[in-house]
Amino acid sequence: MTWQPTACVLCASNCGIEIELDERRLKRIRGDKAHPSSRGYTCEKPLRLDHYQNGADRLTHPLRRRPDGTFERIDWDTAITEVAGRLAAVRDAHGGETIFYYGGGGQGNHLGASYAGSVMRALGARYRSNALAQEKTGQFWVSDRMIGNFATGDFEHCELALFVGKNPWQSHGIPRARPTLREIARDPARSMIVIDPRVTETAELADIHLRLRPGTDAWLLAALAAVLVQEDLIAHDWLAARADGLDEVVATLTEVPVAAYAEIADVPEDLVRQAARRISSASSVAVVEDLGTQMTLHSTLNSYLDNLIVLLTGNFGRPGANNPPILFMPLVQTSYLRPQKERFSPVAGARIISGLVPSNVVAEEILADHPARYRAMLVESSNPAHSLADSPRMREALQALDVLVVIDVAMTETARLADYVLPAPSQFEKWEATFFNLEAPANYFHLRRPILDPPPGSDLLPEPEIHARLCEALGALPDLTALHRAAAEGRKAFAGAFPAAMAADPALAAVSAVALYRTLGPTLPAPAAASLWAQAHQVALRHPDAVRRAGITGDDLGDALFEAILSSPSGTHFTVDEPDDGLSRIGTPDGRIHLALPDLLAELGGLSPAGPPRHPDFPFVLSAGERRAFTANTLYRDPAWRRRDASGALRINPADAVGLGLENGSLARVTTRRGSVEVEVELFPGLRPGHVSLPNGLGLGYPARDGVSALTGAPPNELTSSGDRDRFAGTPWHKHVPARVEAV
Ligand SMILES: Nc1nc2c(c(=O)[nH]1)N[C@H]1C(S)=C(S)[C@@H](COP(=O)(O)OP(=O)(O)OC[C@H]3O[C@@H](n4cnc5c(=O)[nH]c(N)nc54)[C@H](O)[C@@H]3O)O[C@H]1N2
Ligand SMILES: Nc1nc2c(c(=O)[nH]1)N[C@H]1C(S)=C(S)[C@@H](COP(=O)(O)OP(=O)(O)OC[C@H]3O[C@@H](n4cnc5c(=O)[nH]c(N)nc54)[C@H](O)[C@@H]3O)O[C@H]1N2
Ligand code: SF4
Ligand SMILES: [Mo]
Repeated sequence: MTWQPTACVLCASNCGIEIELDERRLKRIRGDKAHPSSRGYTCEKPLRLDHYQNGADRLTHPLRRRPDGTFERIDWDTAITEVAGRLAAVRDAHGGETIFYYGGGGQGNHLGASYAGSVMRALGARYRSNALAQEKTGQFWVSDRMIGNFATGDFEHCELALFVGKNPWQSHGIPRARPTLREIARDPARSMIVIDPRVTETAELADIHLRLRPGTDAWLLAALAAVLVQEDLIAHDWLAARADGLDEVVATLTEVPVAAYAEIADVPEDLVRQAARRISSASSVAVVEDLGTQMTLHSTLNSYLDNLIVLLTGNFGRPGANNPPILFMPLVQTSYLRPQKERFSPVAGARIISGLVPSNVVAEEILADHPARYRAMLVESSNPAHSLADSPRMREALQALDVLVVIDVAMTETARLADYVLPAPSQFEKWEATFFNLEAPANYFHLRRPILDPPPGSDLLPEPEIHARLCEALGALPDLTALHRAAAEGRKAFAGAFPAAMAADPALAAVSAVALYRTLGPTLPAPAAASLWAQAHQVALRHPDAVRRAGITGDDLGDALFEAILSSPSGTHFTVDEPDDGLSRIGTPDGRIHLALPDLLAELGGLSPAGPPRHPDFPFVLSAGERRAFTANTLYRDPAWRRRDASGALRINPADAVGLGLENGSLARVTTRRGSVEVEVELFPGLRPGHVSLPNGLGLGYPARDGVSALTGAPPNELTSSGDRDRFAGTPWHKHVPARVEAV
């Protein structure tokens, strides 16, 4: 048993890996062939996971801020009592809704956050957010209104793959990205279309690369959709059977001037027409859009247009196309699961989508002179002082809070501003899982086991235990004797007792996850898996046939599913769809697809005939946050993990560089309306003139050998403004920051 199965925690693909330990070092790492989705595949990044596990700024003890800004160690009883007391005081003085929760899991760890809802309800907190609210919420919003659900592409089986502002060669996000891309590229019967201003590794494999001018996605996607309508390339019969609103959509798209919009995007009109025809003729098309289009101008409209391209060609709810996955945990809130109510944030009045306040209004919600402003914040597994737009303002906001509590494994930019820092074991020292189960037709779940103990001499608590103790300190856990008794009798007895107990006592139902953890948890090999037990029953109840097709059988299907998860150290499939099952998961109230969204059709009709605005003082478009071979959000804080591109260079077209007197390795100053950074330069012929690009996740403080904290690379959000955001979903324009570049 020297190789121990777990998963990579660096991106949402969560590939299965096996690790060989040398004492506390992660000595050797390889792909886990038994993992249901990655099947032995990994990219090169997890080979360096020891830099995460044994980082020099890992937290070892609970910390409390002193008045002079330094931290002192405290014990857990003190930490829990004081944190609960401070949060309760804010609730009592200003109302629980002024307590804000941010985060809840990064790329690899969502299990702990399944218990955070109990703390929120115990406090009467109502508002929360996480990183999805700066990338995916626009897409969730339009998808929910169109199909009552959201959908992901089946790239393994598609004839045609369409990538919009997405570079899966580096960023992954589709299973086994590189072999999948290579297979599509090699097969003469299959094709790939890439919409990206940059010649990415993915674009190099594409049959058609629509190399648009940055920020012109709305015009280009409108032109593509318009060709489908104007050349009558749409799936009329398929649409007639299940979609409404076609006439309105056709009316608007008929008016789109294809040639003029192609020119705005600076893409040959012929190529646009060729792409639309290829999409229409393919037997199946899988589409994924990502940050390139979701973090640029008109991002919600872009998502709407992508959905229209999928739906107008009937590429929804069948193999090789886009399908609504069965989620193990509802990471995305959809009408299919529960009707979605319109909600807005209390201060900025920003639309709350999938339960999330837009990340870009968080600072405003805190700093406003408003009775409902957020006054306390619980941050779990996220680094908003670094990852949200406008870091200077974000720091100001975090410091303006009555109390800031951070749960993390490392001393982050956010933790440094906290009143209390609560340290958790690393993802290899505890039971963990993610809820990124976004696959169809076969979906899997992976509950990972701890492979080593927390560091000797450290005093850490896993997140479920932190949340349970906070609930207890808040006096929010009613008497659990009956549930303890049922749990002692076994899971069958517990399954009888638990729903009845919840129905009988709303106060108990409010903290149901923590109640499960405290009662069922101790009877399980993995106490942290208690919340999965309830969810396994839900999934089995809703999708019994899909669960059985995954090979899970038994009279008590929910318990059999839970058992399969507990006993599969490399993960297990939990659902398998039949070809048409995706269509049965349309979640609109009338069960039909809604093509026409009036507000977005109006936005489409109002697109400027001049294209995106230009800024004379800021002649460059900066994309602040490119995914590269050596970026992994802020999960690797130790700069030594980077074998190349050590300081995270600013990429610039060689002709632009010559004009500015810059060459490879020289130092440039990048200035935006918000701020200025100095950064090394890399000449990159694949960038368009006028487009420059900085990596994400750089500019982290890390204890250097002499003990001084050193910064490597440019923190991108010193340059971004929170006001630069989409008017529907509040998603930021990080890919489109007007900038000036000068030699230093
Ligand atoms: N290596 C690595 N992989 C990661 C991560 C990481 O940090 N490092 N992070 C993970 C996370 S959290 C996420 S959300 C994903 C994101 O994954 P991606 O969205 O694929 O990553 P990005 O490189 O940010 O952006 C994709 C592309 O958008 C292009 N782009 C820039 N401007 C425009 C534009 O105006 N229009 C269009 N159409 N494209 C444009 C860029 O050239 C870039 O190639 O990656 C995940 N995977
Ligand atoms: N300008 C610009 N800004 C961006 C982006 C961009 O492209 N450009 N990308 C955005 C995107 S798409 C994303 S997803 C966000 C990501 O930004 P964040 O949401 O802030 O998340 P991460 O950088 O992934 O950091 C996750 C945190 O979890 C901690 N952690 C790791 N393991 C554990 C654990 O087991 N328990 C706990 N409690 N903590 C743990 C890590 O130390 C780290 O502090 O950044 C966003 N910000
Ligand atoms: S694709 Fe993502 S999850 Fe898989 S090995 Fe690479 S970084 Fe890790
Ligand atoms: Mo992300």
